[in-house]
Amino acid sequence: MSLKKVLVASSNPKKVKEIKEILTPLGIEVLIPPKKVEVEEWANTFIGNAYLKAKTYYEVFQIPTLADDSGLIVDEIYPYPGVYSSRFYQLDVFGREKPEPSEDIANIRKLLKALENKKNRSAKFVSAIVLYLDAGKIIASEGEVKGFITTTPKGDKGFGYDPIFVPEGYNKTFAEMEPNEKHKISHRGRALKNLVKLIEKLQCSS
Ligand code: ITT
Repeated sequence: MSLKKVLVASSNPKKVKEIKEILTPLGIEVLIPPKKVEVEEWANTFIGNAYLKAKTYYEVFQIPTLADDSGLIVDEIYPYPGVYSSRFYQLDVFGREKPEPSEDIANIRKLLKALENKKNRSAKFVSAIVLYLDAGKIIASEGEVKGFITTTPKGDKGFGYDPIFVPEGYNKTFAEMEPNEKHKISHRGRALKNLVKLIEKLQCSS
């Protein structure tokens, strides 16, 4: 099996940018879908939703397709934001927020309110990756990074909850790190590097 190009099944440009930055140096070209495809992410696990995204895009474009389903797990309010991370602000639980000035900022505002006066601020980011090669032929990989939630946002790089997440062993948020510094230790960096190892193993055995 030889794999040089993958389509990325995502409509989040910041996530796509990260996947590109991680995979390009590893020799895999990332293709952007020419149009958005609606996917119903009904699974209650990251890997289940990654499978649904990869399969749906594969069925439209018929080329090897990679999807990332990811989110932030916060121990004090488990299972939130979890698999609901991208639309946490809209959920009734902990009170709805308006998506202003952006969805990311509304999610952060809501999480900081939910953790107000809470001592336990431990959290982890999880990324589940599914590479859909052909009907019934998939490779899956997961990565995580542990850390804690700050009390105020810091930094303007990255996306999502990056301004309030400090990884274990560091004293700055993901949003204060250069992209490559984040990718070295991030859930997505770890999951994608592991995926490439699995692809190489398959290439050796075929
Ligand atoms: P696609 O499904 O189209 O890929 P999405 O953003 O909706 O885009 P997910 O359903 O996987 O993707 O939700 C992931 C959410 O988790 C994302 O919107 C962020 O809020 C959060 N998240 C995931 N990875 C993150 C990271 O590296 N930094 C900050 N937040 C992250």
